[in-house]
Amino acid sequence: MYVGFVLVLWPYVESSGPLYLSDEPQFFGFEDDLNSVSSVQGNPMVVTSPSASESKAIGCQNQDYVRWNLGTPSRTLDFGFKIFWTKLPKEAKESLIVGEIWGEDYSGSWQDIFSTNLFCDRSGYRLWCLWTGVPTGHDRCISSDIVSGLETNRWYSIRMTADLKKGTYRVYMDGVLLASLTDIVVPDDVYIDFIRLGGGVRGEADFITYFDDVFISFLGPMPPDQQWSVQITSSIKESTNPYGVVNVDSNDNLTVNALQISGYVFNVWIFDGIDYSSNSTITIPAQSKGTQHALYAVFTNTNPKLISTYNWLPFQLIGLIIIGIGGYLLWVHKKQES
Ligand SMILES: [Ca+2]
Repeated sequence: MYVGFVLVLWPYVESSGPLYLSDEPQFFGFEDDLNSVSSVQGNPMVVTSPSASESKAIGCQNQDYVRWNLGTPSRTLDFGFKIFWTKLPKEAKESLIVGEIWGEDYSGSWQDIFSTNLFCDRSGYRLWCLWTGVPTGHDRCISSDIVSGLETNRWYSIRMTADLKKGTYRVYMDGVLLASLTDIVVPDDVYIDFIRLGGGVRGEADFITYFDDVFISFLGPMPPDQQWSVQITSSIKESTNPYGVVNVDSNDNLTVNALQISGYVFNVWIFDGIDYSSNSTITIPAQSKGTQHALYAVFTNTNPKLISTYNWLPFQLIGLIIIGIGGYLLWVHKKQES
């Protein structure tokens, strides 16, 4: 009977295993609750308000976090998310980690590859810094004008890029490059193994931070000197012009077209994780040289099939059959006893 019960519930508690990166960004909006993450710590809450898009987001309080484990460790990562702070560090030694990219060495020890952290120093002065602990500690702080202008109770888009081959780490907010760590010599045997959001809070016990619209992919190849690059992908392959990685001279704009595809309608462009435009033709203004960007075209199927809604049905039926057989055997057994 117990086996039957577990099988009936199984489709509801299924959570994803490791994440396999590809050039196409994978999006996680928490609409399927926490099934898209590899593991959680504490009690991250799935909430309907605030949400950055669609119906749900997650909230992490204090040491709660969500984590995605990479099925194949990577030397590059393009990681974006929307963040909503309800409280920022404001007293000496309070801190709040914004996003973290970790490796694991051969002994299972965590390697702090790249994190970005908001904190107050001993005098209560708020800083927002990038940090790597590999091979030795390096940090770079974001300009104090930006830090002092941060607001609570609104959404920001954050993007963190890591290229361990070039030793380059960057943080963007709402499409603007905030700060970089460059020319870090990363040993060849260091790889990104997992990513975390939430957690890492020190201070009072009421830091609640919400996250939504997480995207994760490989980072495209570095552009040549004096150029910027954008990796153009789409929910339907080859449906934009141009498609793939495009390098652009540092002073030049780039115009991109979403094509008309039978059975689909163009929905929106997402640039570095931000909903950019619903016009099918857009022009991206010149970006800082040496920076790598991600542009994703979302198409919607005009004739959606509802198959996925019923994916759980076979498992449910197997569970019911096993319950039925178990009940029958129990009945036969009782009948023989009596
Ligand atoms: Ca969402």
